[in-house]
Amino acid sequence: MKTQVAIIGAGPSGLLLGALLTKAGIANTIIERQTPDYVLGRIRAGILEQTTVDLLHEAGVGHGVSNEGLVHHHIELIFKGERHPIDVHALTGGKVVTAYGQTEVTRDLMAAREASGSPTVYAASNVAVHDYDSATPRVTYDKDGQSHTLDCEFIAGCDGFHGVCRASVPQGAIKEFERVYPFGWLGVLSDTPPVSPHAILYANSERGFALCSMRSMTRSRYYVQCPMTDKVEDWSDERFWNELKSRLDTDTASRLVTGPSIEKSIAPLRSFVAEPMRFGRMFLAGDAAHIVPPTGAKGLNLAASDVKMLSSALIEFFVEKSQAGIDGYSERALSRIWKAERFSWWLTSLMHRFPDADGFGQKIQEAELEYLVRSRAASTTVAENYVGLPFDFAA
Ligand code: RFL
Ligand code: PHB
Repeated sequence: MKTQVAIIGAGPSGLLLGALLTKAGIANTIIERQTPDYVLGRIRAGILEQTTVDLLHEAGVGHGVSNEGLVHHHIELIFKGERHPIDVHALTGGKVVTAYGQTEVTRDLMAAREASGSPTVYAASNVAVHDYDSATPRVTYDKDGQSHTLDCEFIAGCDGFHGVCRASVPQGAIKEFERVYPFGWLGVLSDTPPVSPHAILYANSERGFALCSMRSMTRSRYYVQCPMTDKVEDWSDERFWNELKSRLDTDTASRLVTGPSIEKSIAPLRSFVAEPMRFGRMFLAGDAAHIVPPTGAKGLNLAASDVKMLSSALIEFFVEKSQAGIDGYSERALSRIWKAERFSWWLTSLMHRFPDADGFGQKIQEAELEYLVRSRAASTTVAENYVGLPFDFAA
């Protein structure tokens, strides 16, 4: 088998890259370890920057987000028992974010790919990448008891944090930067109306962080900070709702509609960046190269901005016969990534209870939160990062 670009991973990065390349007439095959149902069953991100929404339209899959996405003009911070809106729309000259789940983005991209006829191999095992330092890279994998080889011109490593592409790079050729946080997020999805349908709520409370988000007007997504030693089985629905209410202001807590959870999981919080993002004819994009803690809602959006840069670079290579895009990809992508890493790390530090925090640390958090909501300059830095820094902000 032969293709121009072999894409490893059918998460949002791989599917979106595939859609943009297919549209530009560049042959591509996606190789995915899991089944389609497994990929769609993962409940993850929910907030899209405008650049991500624009990219979905550019890829021809914008109908879902246009019809079902919920546009948000502001976010709210809760601390010391009170809600404080930050009007991101006004502070950024009219920019917004859209609530539309990663599950829905993936579903739309999968349907478009099937209609386009570009090949996707699901449930592939023993996926391995070879010879990406040469002009003739290869991907090998097993499927239904048979071994297969895919010859290609480029490999796109869109295979997430635990993928095979980054892991195949010799240690001396890659540098990794990491911070692991001493807590996780317990997330619950429920078919209940969101307590705050027009804004995501971020709460700093004595009992720890909490977040109120949504997937639609009838489906909510909530999170509470929890120790990483906790197990999902420790958390009955009742315990979760009580804990969430105890971290919100009394008005919001009294309006919260509870119901049975339809998904419940604990996610670790990590900051991670691998440099560079290009190794000969293999590129990394999305979670394969970097992880942010979800506090700033940047993970999926960063994956999309990598894909925008990588697809342009590959189109430039195949259509305009220019190397410039692929040569500049890693530096350009990393410049934007580090700014989102900074914002996610900072918001995580500001909003969570750290096990080793003392009274001083807590007072500093409160002082910073008060400053944030009272100073237009400080609110503006939150707003412009939350909606996503412009692409030309990067180097
Ligand atoms: P993904 O979505 O992890 O997709 C990678 C795909 O590659 C496949 N794969 C392989 N395929 C072939 N061979 C191999 N050897 C392979 N190894 C892996 C995997 O099965 C998978 O299908 O990465 P991608 O596409 O870069 O997309 C990135 C986003 O998924 C990610 O940034 C966000 O979901 C991060 N994230 C969140 N971001 C937010 O903005 N808000 C959130 O609330 C939020 N919650 C989360 C999250 C990430 C989580 N993970 C990764 C554990 C919650 C969780 C639990
Ligand atoms: C979500 O809806 O899952 C979500 C929203 C905002 C965040 C993180 C997660 O910052």
